[in-house]
Amino acid sequence: MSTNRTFTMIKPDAVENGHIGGILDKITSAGFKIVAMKYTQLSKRDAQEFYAIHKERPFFGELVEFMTRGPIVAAILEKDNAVEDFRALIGATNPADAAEGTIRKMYATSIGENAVHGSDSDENAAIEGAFHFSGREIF
Ligand code: RTP
Ligand code: MG
Repeated sequence: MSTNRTFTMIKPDAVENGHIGGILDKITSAGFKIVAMKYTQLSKRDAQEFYAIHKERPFFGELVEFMTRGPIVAAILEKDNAVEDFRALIGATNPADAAEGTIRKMYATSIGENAVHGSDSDENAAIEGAFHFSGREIF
């Protein structure tokens, strides 16, 4: 994956609350092009592997439970400076700290149930995109 891409998930809370359309509108209105997308559900093993970096953190069990409790939308997004610009669009991890107009400010309910994921580096964007999509599913 080239460095002008990032990876996102619309998390189970936002799907349950009916925000898929609103979040995709924010994403495309901000200039991101969707180059891969699927509606899917993570298994426990998927979530443990995806969030392995957090496995020693106290919230890990809760995070895996949350991320597997319902379907998600996974997508690869393309834009200049994609990783950094997408992190700015989603806002701080805790919606209480997120700037006005950010996706988490608008749609997240708590630090744990915070509506969206965004890759934190070009390297992780490539790893996370490849975790969810084969080459034939990326356009
Ligand atoms: P993400 O990876 O999902 O884009 O979120 P992030 O970079 O803003 O935050 P990160 O530190 O990577 O944490 C990953 C996810 O774990 C949950 N979390 N819960 N209960 C808590 O204190 C807590 N802290 C983090 C959130 O779902 C967070 O997005
Ligand atoms: Mg993170």
